[in-house]
Amino acid sequence: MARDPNFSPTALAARAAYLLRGNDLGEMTTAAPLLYPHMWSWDAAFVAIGLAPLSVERAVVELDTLLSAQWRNGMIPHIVFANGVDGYFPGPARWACAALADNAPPGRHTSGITQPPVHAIAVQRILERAHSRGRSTRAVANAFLDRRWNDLVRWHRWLAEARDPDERGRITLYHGWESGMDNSPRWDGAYANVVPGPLPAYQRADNHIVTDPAQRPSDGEYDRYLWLLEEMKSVRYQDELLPATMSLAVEDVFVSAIFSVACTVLAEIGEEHNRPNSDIRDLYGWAERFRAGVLATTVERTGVARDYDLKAQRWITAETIAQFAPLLCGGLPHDTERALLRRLEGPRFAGHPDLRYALIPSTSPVSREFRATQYWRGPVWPVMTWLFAWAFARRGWAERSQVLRQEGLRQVSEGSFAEYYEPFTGRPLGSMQQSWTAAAVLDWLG
Ligand code: 9WN
Repeated sequence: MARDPNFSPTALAARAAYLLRGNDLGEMTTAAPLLYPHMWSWDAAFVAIGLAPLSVERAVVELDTLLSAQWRNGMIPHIVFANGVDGYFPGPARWACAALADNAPPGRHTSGITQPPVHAIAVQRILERAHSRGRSTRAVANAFLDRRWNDLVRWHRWLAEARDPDERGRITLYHGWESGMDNSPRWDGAYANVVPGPLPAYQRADNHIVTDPAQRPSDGEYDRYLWLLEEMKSVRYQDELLPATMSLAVEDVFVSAIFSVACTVLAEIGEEHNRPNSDIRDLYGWAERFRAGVLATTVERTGVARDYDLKAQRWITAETIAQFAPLLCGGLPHDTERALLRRLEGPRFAGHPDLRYALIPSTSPVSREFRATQYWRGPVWPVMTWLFAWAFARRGWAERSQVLRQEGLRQVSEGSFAEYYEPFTGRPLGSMQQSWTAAAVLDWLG
């Protein structure tokens, strides 16, 4: 059982700040001290959001470090490895990007895949925080934007072009890790078609840290994760060769919705800061294309969004948090949107009567695939609570946003800043001292 909430907001914020300080290697914050001792792409964006109320300057450093590892084609890689740090598998040697990929950045070891594009949201939060500070802090934030605007647009352009070449308005992923929701039941069908060939020997590191196998992906899943790496390596990570090479290819509706709203956010920033009209036009164009792409996946009556398995050519119907993608980017007809909100708040998700907190589980507790402790198959992830709370506030649903914030804070007030939580008991699971969980708290309380 979870302990009763025992930290006041002030104490909780202080602990969160202390945690981020502890995970800080100087220019990057590790995603977690033991399980993830490097920088992850979407974690870094959320970490920057949490750092901003403490120090805009340090938040900017976080994004600068991430962007310094951007690939030549514009991709932000999903991991930037800390120099000289071991302890995560697959590490730089297994990815072999420096040796194989012409697009890999000089001077930094990275992985060869990407992650959800939440970075524009972080940039906006940093600018907002800087706005209420003194002149020198505002200057730091503005200088960051000057320095990195082109890189941010290049990142979005790569997603729009390399990952949606046919302009369907949906981002294609070639690895479940790219979704950030690694073992979500969303990908079970697609992974069933990944048949691992002879794999170079390997040893997992994660299950030495989280030792309960019911909280992490299985060995069979890991074989498939690693086989996809070998497929990418066989074509030296070349964007144009992936479609014909990879045995997994899915259109991710959740990433597409994030991309749509992130394009709008970046366009708004651009307008406010007098960036080139052509960039702003492109960004609004992509926002619109991907919103339409997300809406085209929805079930008419319920508004539920679906991923698409490009290999098997079928819709993916798993009942997960990704079904709510249209609430992030907007665009559903009013009545359908209400229906989708009712679903989110009803017994299939956050309103399930046995939940400890009224929060959105990663997979519906009434679905066959639900596992209460297993990673993206059921637990509540505080960072997802943050994302929905942010999106709801942006959509003008202040009360809904407040409920998520309050329940999210209640959940983490036991103080371990876990990666994810058991939905019925509130037990902290996975990695403890997870940076993005602390970051969510700092933004909520900052
Ligand atoms: C693989 C770092 C990352 C998150 C992902 C989460 C998990 C990695 C892993 O940890 O994935 O990228 O080894 O399990 O699923 O969303 O970015 O926190």
